[in-house]
Amino acid sequence: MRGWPAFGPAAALLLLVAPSLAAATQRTHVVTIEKMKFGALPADVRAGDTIIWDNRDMFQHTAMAKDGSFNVDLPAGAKGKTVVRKAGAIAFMCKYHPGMRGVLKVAR
Ligand SMILES: [Cu+2]
Repeated sequence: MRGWPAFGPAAALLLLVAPSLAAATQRTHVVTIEKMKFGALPADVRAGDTIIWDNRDMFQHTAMAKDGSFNVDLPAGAKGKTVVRKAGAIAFMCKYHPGMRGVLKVAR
């Protein structure tokens, strides 16, 4: 087909660039909630990433950011999802169980 040779260099360039684009895309992290505690928090969260909150308890929980940047209801045994929109140390807690709290560190 005429015109195909012109795509050669462009395709080669795309192959070089694609891996770095993939590394910059949003990622998903899982935080498990069990026995009335938030589990280990991911250390490599960046703005734009998604957090899946996996409530394995028989109680309802929430993950509520103090600054209001996220607030998700988590019925017993359910998962919920939030997207972290900004960088910083985001303190959060469960609105039903004030002892359940954590600080999510989000890089740019
Ligand atoms: Cu709770």
